[in-house]
Amino acid sequence: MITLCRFGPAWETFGCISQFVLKVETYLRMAGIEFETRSLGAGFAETAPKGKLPYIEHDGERIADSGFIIDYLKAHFGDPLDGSLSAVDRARGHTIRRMIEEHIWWVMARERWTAPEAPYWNTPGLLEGVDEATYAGVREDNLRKCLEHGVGGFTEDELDARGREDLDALAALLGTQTYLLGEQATSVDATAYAFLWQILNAPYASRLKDAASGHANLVAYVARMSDAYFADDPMSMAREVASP
Ligand SMILES: N[C@@H](CCC(=O)N[C@@H](CS)C(=O)NCC(=O)O)C(=O)O
Repeated sequence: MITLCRFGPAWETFGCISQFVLKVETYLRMAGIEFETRSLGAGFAETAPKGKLPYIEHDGERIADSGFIIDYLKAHFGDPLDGSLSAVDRARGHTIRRMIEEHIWWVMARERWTAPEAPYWNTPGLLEGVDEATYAGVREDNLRKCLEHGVGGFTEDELDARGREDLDALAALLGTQTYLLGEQATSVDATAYAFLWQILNAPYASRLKDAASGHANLVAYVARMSDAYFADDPMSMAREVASP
């Protein structure tokens, strides 16, 4: 059995606040691999091999980083989603994935840490055991990371423009197709779905959400993926197991 280690449920409808956790969960569901979830909350760094979530446990091993996790799952359970992709489609998927994970993620991070609603702090239970001073330190550290990346220095309009460019590109690439690479779902859809779902369901004012909501095909794509893969136990509450 695969155990997917996550932060845990939050914001009423989120199984986890992490886009990368939702990516792996989506992949597991798409590939039909049985899994359970374990919510680690704010203490995740004690066991996370790379200091971040997600990681999985399988056969006594811990594998961290969503990309390495999917490589591991493909090696152990086969590659039903990407196995027959052409080299060009593989490259297209890779490029889309990198744009989402290495750019849209930062736009989201900046929005989440600067949103007036302070969604991480003002959600009961999410940061259990974390005091206000510790939260302020973590926030400051994340704002510094945003500055080092570059998004931290953008004006709100510049941030909005950067996010819109990516979403416009995604919407154009999807077009009228069912999935990002055509009529078959592939692993890049796990990334795209995870990020778009979280953008569209953001429980804080978000210009990225406004931009995504303006693309009817992206909204329909997320709804289609939700129906196909998340109709059962959408927050994976029935799959949750306690820490050993
Ligand atoms: N490249 C990693 C990124 C994972 C990542 O950034 N996780 C974030 C949550 S979305 C995290 O654990 N942040 C906690 C921290 O940096 O302290 C992956 O693909 O899994």
